[in-house]
Amino acid sequence: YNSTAAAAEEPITPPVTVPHTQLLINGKFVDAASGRTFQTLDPRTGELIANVAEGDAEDVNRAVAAARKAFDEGPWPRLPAFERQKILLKCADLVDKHNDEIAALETWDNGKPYEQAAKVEVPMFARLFRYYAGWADKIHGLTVPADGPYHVQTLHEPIGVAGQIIPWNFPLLMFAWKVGPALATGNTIVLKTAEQTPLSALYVARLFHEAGLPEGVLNIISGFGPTAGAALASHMDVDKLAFTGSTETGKIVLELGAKSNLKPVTLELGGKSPFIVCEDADVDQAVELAHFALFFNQACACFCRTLASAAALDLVHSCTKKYTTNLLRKPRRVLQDAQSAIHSRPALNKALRYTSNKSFLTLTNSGSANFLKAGRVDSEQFEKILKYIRSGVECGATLETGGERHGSKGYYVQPTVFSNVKDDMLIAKDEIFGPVQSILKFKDLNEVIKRSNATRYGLAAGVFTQNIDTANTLIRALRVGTVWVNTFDIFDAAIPFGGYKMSGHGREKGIYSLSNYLQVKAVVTPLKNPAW
Ligand code: TXE
Repeated sequence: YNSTAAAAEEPITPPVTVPHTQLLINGKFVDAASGRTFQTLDPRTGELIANVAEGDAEDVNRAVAAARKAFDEGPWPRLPAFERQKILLKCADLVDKHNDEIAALETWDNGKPYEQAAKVEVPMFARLFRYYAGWADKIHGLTVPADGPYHVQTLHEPIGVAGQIIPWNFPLLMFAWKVGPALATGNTIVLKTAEQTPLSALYVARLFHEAGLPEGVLNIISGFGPTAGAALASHMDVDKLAFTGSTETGKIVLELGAKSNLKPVTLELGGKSPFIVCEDADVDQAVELAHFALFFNQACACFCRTLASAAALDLVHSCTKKYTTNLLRKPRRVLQDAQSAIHSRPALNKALRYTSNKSFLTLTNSGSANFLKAGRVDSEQFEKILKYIRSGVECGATLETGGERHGSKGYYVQPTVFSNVKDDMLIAKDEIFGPVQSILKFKDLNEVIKRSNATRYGLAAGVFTQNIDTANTLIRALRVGTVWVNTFDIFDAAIPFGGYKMSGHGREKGIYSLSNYLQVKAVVTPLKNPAW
């Protein structure tokens, strides 16, 4: 491990300089009206990355006014659809061109592995914009065969000014899921980024202007939820709101939308997704996927409830234990290096030299899964996860592995697995936005259906079985927005995503996302000569 030691001791150099820290209003970067700024911190070290303009209600007013003008008077909603399509394609091309800078910025601000940002998330961002560009010139109404001598048609029109509020876990992808369909359908936008991760949105929005997006069409406000976010949700001139975040905040923004101008609101909220391993499942594959599904960077669909059939339970336990304890047993040096690699390309290359790709990725992914951004809110979240772990132990669940903070710096928690978990324990009921897996036993299909559905959430489910009848029964019975069968976390641009119950309203991605941003106008004209 000589070269390893050298790599670990090397200072970590910031990957890029921060190009934009101001608000983007009407095509220009400007300071907040109050002149205030807030700090965005490096989650790995807690050190300052940059001071960012702190938008509040007054800045939201300025941004909404710009978006209103761009919608009411500007070219964007009136452009031939083909022209909008060309601009969206150019946006995707510019994102591809700047892939590495964007990935580095995202990594630095969010704490996720560089590889994950550079090879998966930024390319997926470009892919999403190409997908939506493809829709831009295929949106049209219908001719309706009504009773009587009338010509009836529907026009599909943009809804107007869209307010969008996004979280910190996937800053770029949440931007693409919301901005993509809104632009393709001819709307204008005010987007509020999460206070933990303001940087990448400013960078790509600048690229979008280079691509030809007219001023005022896409405005970006950095700032906090109760000030900037609430001002956007309650604004009388915002015609539609889209939100991703916690269920609690989802309730607040829905109420603000209703109490102001009754704007329609789409919500993508929390989950407590069941991962069902039937007795005939390929347990090795199921456990590997369950491991990845949970210990991957915090995703709202994370599978923290593994329901294993009694017949498969022992195997699930032993495989799970093998995966997670392997992680913890790795030499500390390798883990440290993998963590350094999250932020620095030289360290990444060095780490790759002496760890197999797979163990490297597992290490960095597990690291980042627990990586909550330093700061007020996030040290709170870190403590919240540790509190859930303590409650699991106190309630009598068996701690199989993990259970503690990892290291003394940053906000890492060890990958943690509990067995002998009961449905009424908090760790089985609440969404834990951290690497805590609960393994529960079930007897038969009816029981697992009831227990899987006995939650206020309904975001996603994983089903592992080789039996097509079992699969078909579960697919239909589970009250969730997505069922992955013998796979997980497939997030294609064309696949709709959203929740049942308190996991949200509406769908993002795919054809279904377009209707969030469209009004349907019925047009009736009399036919003078009905015989023809
Ligand atoms: O979410 P918030 P947080 C869940 C997850 C996590 C918990 C808290 O369980 O532990 O939420 O995370 C803005 N009016 N998810 O605190 O507060 C805020 O500024 C208007 C699941 O980050 O919901 C940010 O931009 N806006 C989830 C956004 O809402 C407000 C992803 C999300 O913040 C606001 C993230 C207000 N009063 C967290 N208060 C998923 N579904 O993927 C806050 N905001």
